[in-house]
Formats: sequence, C-alpha cells, structure tokens
Amino acid sequence: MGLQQGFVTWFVGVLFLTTLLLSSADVHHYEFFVRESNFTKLCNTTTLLVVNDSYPGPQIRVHRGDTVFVNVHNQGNYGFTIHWHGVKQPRNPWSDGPEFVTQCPIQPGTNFTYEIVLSDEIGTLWWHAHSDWTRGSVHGAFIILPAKKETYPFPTPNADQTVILESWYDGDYKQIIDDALAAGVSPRQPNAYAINGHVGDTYGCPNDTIFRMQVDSEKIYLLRIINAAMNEHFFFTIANHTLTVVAQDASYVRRFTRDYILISPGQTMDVLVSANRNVGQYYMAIRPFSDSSAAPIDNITTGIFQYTNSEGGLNASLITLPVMNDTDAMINFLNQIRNTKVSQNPRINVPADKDIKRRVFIALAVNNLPCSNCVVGTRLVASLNNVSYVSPSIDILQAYYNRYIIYIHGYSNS
Ligand SMILES: [Cu+2]
Repeated sequence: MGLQQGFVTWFVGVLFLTTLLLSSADVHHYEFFVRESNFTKLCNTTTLLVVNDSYPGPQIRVHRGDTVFVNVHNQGNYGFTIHWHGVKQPRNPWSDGPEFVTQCPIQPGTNFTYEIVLSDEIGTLWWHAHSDWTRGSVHGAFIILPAKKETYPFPTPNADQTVILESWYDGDYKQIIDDALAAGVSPRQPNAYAINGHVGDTYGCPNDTIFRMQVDSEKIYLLRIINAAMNEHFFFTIANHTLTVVAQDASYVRRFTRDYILISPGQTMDVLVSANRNVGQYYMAIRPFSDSSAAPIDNITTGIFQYTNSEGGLNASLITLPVMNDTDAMINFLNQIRNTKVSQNPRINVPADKDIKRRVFIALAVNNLPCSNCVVGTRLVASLNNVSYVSPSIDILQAYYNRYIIYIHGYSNS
C-alpha cells in the first residue's frame, strides 16, 4: 500500500470513528417547575422553593458528551438562575447560570431554557440555583455515565446510588440570608443536616424519616455523594464497610480505600462500596468537619445501609466517624487524592515551571466594613486582593458582549 493510499485509509478511518463518537451523543429534555412547597421535618413545617415539588430536586442522568436542554419555569415569587456545577461548557457561557454574571435572574411567571453541552466530564456533578441562598433547596444530582461502549476504569458496579448531603433550616432560606446581610453578621446555623432530604433518627422528632439504601449481598454499589450543604464540610461513613474513592468532581482519581471520606461544600465524590458483610442493617452517617473557631453545630445525621430482607443489627456504636475538629483525619484523607492516568480521563498538560511567564497571587479574605445600620457597626465582606464584589444591574457577560462600559473598582473599562 502506497504512502498516499495509507493516509487516505487512515483519514477515512478517523472520520468514521469521529462520526461514530459524535452520533452516539444523545440530546435530552427536562422540564423544571420551580415553586414553593411545604416540608415537615424536626416536627416543624417549612415552606421551601423547590423543583417539581421535591427536595432534593430531580436527577439529570445522561452519558458523557450528551447535550441537555432544561426548561426552567419560575412559578415562585422572586427571580433566580440555575447553575450546572462543574460542567465546563466550552464556548457556551450563556447557559452557565450564575446570577448577574452570565444572565439576569429568571423572573416569576417566565421561563428560560438552558442548553448544557457536556464535553469530557464523567461521573457525578450537580445543579443548583445560583441566587442568594436559593441553592439550599433548589438542587439535585447531575449524573454523567460513561459514553456508550466506554467502560469504568474500575470494577463495574451492580448499581449506583445518589447520596446528597444537605443543611436543613427551619425557616425561609431567603429571609435567613436577607436578615444576616442586613444585620452584617453571619447567617444562623442550620437546625439539622440531611441525607437525600431525610434528617434521620438523631434529632428526637418521632415523625422524621431516615434515608434507606437497599443492597443485595455480595453486590458492588457506586455511591455518588454530593455535598449540597450551605457551608459545612462533612465526614461520611458506613458502619463496618470500607469506601473506595474512584472519582471526584466528574474526573476519575487514583483509587484509595478508607473507613470515611471528607467532602467539601459544592464537591462531589464517587465511592465504591461492597455489600460484603453479614446481612443486616448498618448506619451510614455524616458529621461536619471544622477546625476553625467559628465551628458549625456538631450534629450527626444518619441513614441506613440495608441488606435486602434483613432487619435488625442496627448498632450506633459501630459508627466510626472522626471527631468534628480532627485535623489529622482531614489531612490523611486529602493527601490520598491523586490524578490517575486512565484512558477515560482527559490528558492534563501542566506547564513546566520554566514555561510560566507570569505569576498571579490572589489573597482571599473576609474583612469588616463600616455599616451604620448593622448590629455591631460593621459587616462582613469577602474579598479577592482586597477587592469585593457587588452585583451590577445587568449581567456581566451581556455587558461584555455588547461592549457596554463596566465599572471595575472605580475605573471604567470598555
Ligand atoms: Cu456550584
């Protein structure tokens, strides 16, 4: 075969493969109706803004490389947007969602259709509202399965289970953050933590429900754990079982096994668990981690890992969670996280030290600004390099696209 003929064969081959890959991507449509609904927990009824009357909201479940259209109908009382947390959306910023950054809020009585274009994300992400504290109740899982004909770089699980960790407030989330901002203080602490919307059996209200995961003996499960809490980091464990971390934030990681995981707010983690113990019921449990002086409330929230047709055996003393301020437990876990070179992960080109032309230092801080109406005469303000942020009246992307003048730190910048 001549060189030219070889090239043509190769080219046709590449074209065929590319067409195959592209044609295997699907398009999905979801309808999100966002309105207020009542929920009773801790023996109190609270009105929450939620999607399709459910807390947490509906799951999006697609394959790598697919495109998703989500039509969001605002049937609530104020504007909000929805963000597809961790979806990279190359060259598609109009559907990213942060309020006043890529779009203005979706007004009550109107709708907005997002086009979410997946690229190399794989595993678990989530979606949440992106206006004030709306994400506290307007959130759900965004599951990205391997593309058709693509495999997992670990033993294929028999089933998967989404586990969403949440902070639960008795009261109107919008009111809580509005009051805190007006008073210049930190918002109050949550009344409980929840697993998939259930606060479990540790808070003393007999009507509370507990999340149950049904498992069959000797099967392997992929837990898709999402920390949707407002502020808390969580330790998570399942009594008497080990957890093998395989992915984080929609990227595979080098596999490692622990009795517990630690997950930050906004983060996702895919974890394999094998139902290989004596049949029975085992607690799963979460507890916040904090080694700062402004610690959250040290509540443990439970769920149940239940072998099919097998009651009994539930034993709280088997829960092995680190204590809330166990810094060593935090470091021991985080030190295990490494990239993994598997064909399913995108190649990462980290520039060599000598190729770095400019270094940018960013200092993060929370400072006090004078505030005459506030409780203590000052209010808390977050900053990057001592510059804080105030939402403009139009969204920044629109302003940039139309070359409106944006005022940055007192200077106009067209
Ligand atoms: Cu987010």
